[in-house]
Amino acid sequence: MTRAQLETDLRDGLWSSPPSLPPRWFYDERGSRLFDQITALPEYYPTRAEHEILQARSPEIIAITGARGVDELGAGTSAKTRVLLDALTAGGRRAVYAPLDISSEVLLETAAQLRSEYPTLTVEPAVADFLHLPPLVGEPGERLLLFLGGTIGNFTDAERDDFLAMVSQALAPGDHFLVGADLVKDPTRLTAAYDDAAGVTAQFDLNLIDVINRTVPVTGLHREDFAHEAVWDERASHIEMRLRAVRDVDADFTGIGRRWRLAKGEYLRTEISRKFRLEELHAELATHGLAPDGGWTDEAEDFSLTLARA
Ligand code: AVJ
Repeated sequence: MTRAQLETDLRDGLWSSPPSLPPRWFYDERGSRLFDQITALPEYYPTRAEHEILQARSPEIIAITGARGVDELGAGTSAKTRVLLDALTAGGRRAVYAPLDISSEVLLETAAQLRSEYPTLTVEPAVADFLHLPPLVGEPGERLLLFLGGTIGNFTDAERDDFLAMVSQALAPGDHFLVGADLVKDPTRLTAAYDDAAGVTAQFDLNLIDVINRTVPVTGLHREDFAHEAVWDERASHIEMRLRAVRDVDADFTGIGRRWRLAKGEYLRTEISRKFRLEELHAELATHGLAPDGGWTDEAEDFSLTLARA
């Protein structure tokens, strides 16, 4: 992720109302480590819930899809994907797995590990963001595209629509798309999941200020000037993470020649995390020619996996 890309996002986001930045800038090395810590927090249920579903359903998912080529968007360390890779390669079956991520370091490490763990798996890592899919691995009709973890919730409605159009374009008839989505639930649990007692999510959110300072030339932007917040927006059906200014901020972005002011009490929106009702999500998928072909939740019905056929 380069200075020029961040400067574009800063230019597009900081002077809009409310000021906001896309969540991809969270995930430098420290941010990725903090996110891994988040997934183990008592309040953060999505990762455990999704793992529970994958544990129970992976053989079924592989059977329904007949997949031999699997692409995973935002694969990270592929931790949760291993259950699925077990089912994919069961009985010494040959298959291809392409983890896609924006962070090439993590990708290459993961790929090396997977190759030694799964001798019948061909691993083809590729650097890709959510807006550009490389050609998918496998033969048409035998391909499975994974988008796990609930990251589809980070898109605005318009972005999600564009994203699903791209997915639908990339898939041939008989290919499948498996998407993890977090579900609407008690707001108290939702806000706790994004503002944990140990303060790990606050560190994750504030790390964004460090990433900006390291990536672009700027003066007057200090992490001590911000406080993390998580707010549930019922109407939008999303959690918003915000960095609220605890004193006046006056930052000079010398690289783009602009000054950014945020008065004490105003905030920067750093992430939205949409929580779905399954009917809505299925309807959206259908709009893009992706017909739900299987759907599961964990026992507590906190999180969902939907398998859609192109
Ligand atoms: C990785 C996008 C699924 O939205 O729940 C976790 C990111 N942000 N805690 C989410 C996140 C704060 C996470 N996703």
